[in-house]
Amino acid sequence: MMRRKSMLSVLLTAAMMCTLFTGCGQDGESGGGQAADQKGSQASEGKESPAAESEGEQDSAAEDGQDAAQAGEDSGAEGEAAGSGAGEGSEEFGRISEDTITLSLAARYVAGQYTTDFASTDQFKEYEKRLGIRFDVSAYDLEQWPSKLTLMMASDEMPDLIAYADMSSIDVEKYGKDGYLLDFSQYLDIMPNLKKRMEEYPEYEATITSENGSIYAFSTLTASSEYSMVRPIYLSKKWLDNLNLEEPKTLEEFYNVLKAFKEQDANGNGDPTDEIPMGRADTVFWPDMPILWSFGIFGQSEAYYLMPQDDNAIVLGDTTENYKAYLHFMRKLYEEGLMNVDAFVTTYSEVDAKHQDDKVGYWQTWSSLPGDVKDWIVVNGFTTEYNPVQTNVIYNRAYNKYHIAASADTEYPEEVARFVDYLFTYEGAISAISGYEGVSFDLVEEDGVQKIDYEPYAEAAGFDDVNDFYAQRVIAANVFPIYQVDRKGGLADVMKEMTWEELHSDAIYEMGGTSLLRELAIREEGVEVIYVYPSVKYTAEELGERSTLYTDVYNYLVTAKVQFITGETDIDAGWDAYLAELDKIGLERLLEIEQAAYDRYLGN
Ligand SMILES: [Ca+2]
Repeated sequence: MMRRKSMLSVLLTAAMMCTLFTGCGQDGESGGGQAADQKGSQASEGKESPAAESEGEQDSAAEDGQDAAQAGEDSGAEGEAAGSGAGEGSEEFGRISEDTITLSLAARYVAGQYTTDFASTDQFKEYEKRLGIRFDVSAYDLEQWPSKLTLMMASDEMPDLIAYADMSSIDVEKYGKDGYLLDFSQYLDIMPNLKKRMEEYPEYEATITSENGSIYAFSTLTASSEYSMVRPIYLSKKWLDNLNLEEPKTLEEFYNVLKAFKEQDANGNGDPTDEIPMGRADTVFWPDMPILWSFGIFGQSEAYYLMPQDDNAIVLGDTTENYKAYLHFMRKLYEEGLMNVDAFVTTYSEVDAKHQDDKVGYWQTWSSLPGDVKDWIVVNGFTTEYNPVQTNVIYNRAYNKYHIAASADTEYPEEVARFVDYLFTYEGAISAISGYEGVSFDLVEEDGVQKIDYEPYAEAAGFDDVNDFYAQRVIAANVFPIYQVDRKGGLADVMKEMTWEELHSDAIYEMGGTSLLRELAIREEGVEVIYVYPSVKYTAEELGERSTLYTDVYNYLVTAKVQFITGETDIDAGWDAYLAELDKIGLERLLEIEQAAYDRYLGN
């Protein structure tokens, strides 16, 4: 039976799991996603990661786009973008260069409402004024970026700095060891803020440090609340209320809820047949996750669940009896029409459109929730005999997508190192999400919360729309938010001090939106929070060998899962053949590699 590994399954107290509301978009993996619905967030990216490398390194362009668009909607105007004020200022930080120097910068951007003229933003102007750093920028959209990145390396024409670079740990190791990337570990003595963060968050040090001790690139560090990293899965409270049903806590209750959704007129439009109880789409596996966690498998990807046991031995969750029971449950939902019949072939947009139309009861969306926020709840895993605790699986504070790196050939290694260090100050962190107080915004207090007000500055700059002002003039979206913090006095900060009961106020619903729903879910009594599998590092040899093995195993796992759930393969009759096939394509060797990397990670 699977046992939770104590080190990874940290049970956080309610007080610790606060929130983030402040926009720090979490973008975990993609600068654009996580915080999609957070107010003021930068486009978050998300640690989403379906397919790609082990815990979620993927982050498709499409998803990025969605996230970005969403984030944009609530960006500046709502003013919850992290903002600053106090804190370690550049006065204490000091100028990086007495005479202003120019660094070349190549960055990825999400096409859409944000400006690509980074130099015209308050953020970049202030960097020049305060730090003495000017950037000569080349910006590439999501589609151009991967080939551009490869080309920069291949032609040995890397700029001083790259940002929002979306590199996997495998890219970083490869480019780093091939000598293209600056090794920041040589400059730690002039990076006191980074050092402080690594002491506070040892998992961050472990994540950015290569197995040879180098630091070639920086991933996003979330020092703000935990729960915001969770991708929220929504269940319609309105439908529950319409049918006089309680919020489900056990998996059996959840099943009964879906069944009632299907059989009755849950949305109340007079037609008892137009409800889709559970929505799912091809590769949009998120609605599966709370169900998976209910069986004690703690992943955040479509397949390939690495699970350290109490003795640190790695087991692949997808080969366990728990997983088999999970497949049976999913099969039952599919067979009984409790999820859409095209769950494995339709697109996110199709299902989301139905959700917007109040036809889907359980779904993960990036769009605004239909109806009122109070019509929805965010679910945790449900309890079963396999996992008697309601569990929610969250990302580590250290994400496994790497966004900032520098050229090994830069003329200004120390200045580059100091600039990166600035981003790990409070002021630097806020600058990348919200700009600077007194330059782009004022802080105003409302209901005990310090909110960001861009309005006077937008007006002065001739913008009618505050969102446009934020996107065009305040910040270069996603480029430098590598350290994400709760803004002091902001909503997330204030909510940390509130009890679960106090959170249920109209004012907080109004300000918190879907972020509040996550907070309420995760802070509920008895809910346990578990971190996803960490971003481990592989040696060059392991990398070479792992690449094909991983792809083969991953693809087979996904294919087999769909076949089991849709009934193309019988779960019990096909199970042994499934395990045998995994053996045949090299699972054992793959797990040896994972074990070695994990053991090194623990040793860090
Ligand atoms: Ca109906």
